[in-house]
Amino acid sequence: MKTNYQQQRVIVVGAGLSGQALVRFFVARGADVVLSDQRTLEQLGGLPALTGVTVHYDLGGHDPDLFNNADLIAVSPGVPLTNVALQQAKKRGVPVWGEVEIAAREIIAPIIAVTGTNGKSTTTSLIGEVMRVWGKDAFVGGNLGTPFVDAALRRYEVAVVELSSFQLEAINSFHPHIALLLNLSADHLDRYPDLHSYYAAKRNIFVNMTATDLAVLNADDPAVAELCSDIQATKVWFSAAGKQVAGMVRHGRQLRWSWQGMEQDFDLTALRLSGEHNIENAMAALTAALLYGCPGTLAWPAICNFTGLPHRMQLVRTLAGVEWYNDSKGTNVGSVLKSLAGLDYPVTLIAGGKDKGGDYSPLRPLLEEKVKQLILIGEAQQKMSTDLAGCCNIYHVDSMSEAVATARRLTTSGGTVLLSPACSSFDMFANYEQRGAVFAELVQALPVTGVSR
Ligand code: UMA
Ligand code: ADP
Repeated sequence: MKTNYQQQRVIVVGAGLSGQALVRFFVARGADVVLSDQRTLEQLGGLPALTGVTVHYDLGGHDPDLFNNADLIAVSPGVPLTNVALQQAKKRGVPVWGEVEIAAREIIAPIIAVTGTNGKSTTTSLIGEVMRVWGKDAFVGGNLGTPFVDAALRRYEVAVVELSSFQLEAINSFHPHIALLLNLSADHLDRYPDLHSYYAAKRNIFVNMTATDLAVLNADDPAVAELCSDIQATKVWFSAAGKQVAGMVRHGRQLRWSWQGMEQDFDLTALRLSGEHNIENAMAALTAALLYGCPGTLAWPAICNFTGLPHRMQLVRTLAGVEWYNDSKGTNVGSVLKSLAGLDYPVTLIAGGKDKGGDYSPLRPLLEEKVKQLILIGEAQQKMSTDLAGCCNIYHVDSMSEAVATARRLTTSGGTVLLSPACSSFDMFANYEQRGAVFAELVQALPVTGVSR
């Protein structure tokens, strides 16, 4: 049943994409809405574009009086639940719900939800592609970019949603029909006290699922199996390493689907996405599509024809025998490892940005094998150079333009330049998209002259 927000005093916390979507949603439902952000009007660069919407503002901090007297507080994913104003209001009995919880209370379409440390956006987009080709009216969004609460604005046949650990923290009734957990590795340790707490937030995706729901799980990741050992949903596995599990198993260039007496083979050579990790993403997406009832003859070509999202191992340019890749979405150690694994020595790696509290030393073996020079940008430079000392030549620069110029000078024909930061972008850029766009623009602007071709 839909929640009645008529004349309720709702505080929306965070004036970013999610906050703006929440404001639109609550105002449409007749609530009295205050949009609160810790940033000042100046820091926000003006009021958000909420044309035709009546909303009050609480900027430059979170007013405890407002919070304590609200009927409901709706939080954006980037707002930690440890925030003092939130904690105090909660103690006084004010409900604090995340954006996903608010969306979940409204959406009646079946939900396919994707989480994991890496590969979420690609897998969500692949499932979205299947739905599009199949002719389903599907919402495709979440952490991917379009806030999930937008799915509540009208009826969809199915909702395919990417969920981050942040989004999974403040839920209580969210209940997907199919949930995917792709992999687990260290990330976001600036928000969580330890790895266990980060994994526990991910596990929330399964918390309301029952045996009639389906959990699509990576059989090759021991942390996934351990985290999911006692979930209620029926487990369907995928194994790119060829483990004999019920579900989707890779045998060389072939995928074999065996589930509840059904068997079907799929030819991997047709897949246009490159990289071993994308085989895992394709397997997970195909598993979800088949479980949802899509015929394999339709789902697999839809997956194979997808050419990838921007800022993920995107070839920007080949210049003087050097390939330049934009992997700005490589925002943690696990993703950089996957991106580097697909490249040959000598790589010039541009990395760094806002540190998320993790350890960079798991990069050492692959850096030693593949990387000739590491160019560091952003706040994390010192920590990275300490963790990675001696792996390869390390250079420190102050800007992306200096990083690109240095990479150009150091990389000779046959080499590869890779931007894969292992950090978030917020120290120097608005988001990873802007960081990737700036890099690509600088690379495109490099002159051809003076270089032997
Ligand atoms: N803010 C406060 N108080 C606080 C903390 C933050 O007011 O205590 C304010 C900030 O000043 C800022 C606003 O909150 O104005 C930002 O909110 P937000 O960080 O939730 O950003 P949104 O624009 O709403 O974007 C969010 C997701 N961002 C994060 O989770 C950090 C986007 O994921 C997502 O695409 C979008 O919702 C729509 O669903 C981005 C992301 O980086 C891509 N996600 C992380 C990741 O993928 O690693 C989890
Ligand atoms: P997410 O949405 O989880 O950040 P993306 O699909 O946007 O994941 O991919 C981001 C980066 O993560 C890619 O550029 C790649 O380096 C890495 N990656 C993608 N899929 C996987 C996977 N299945 N396992 C590990 N790393 C992956």
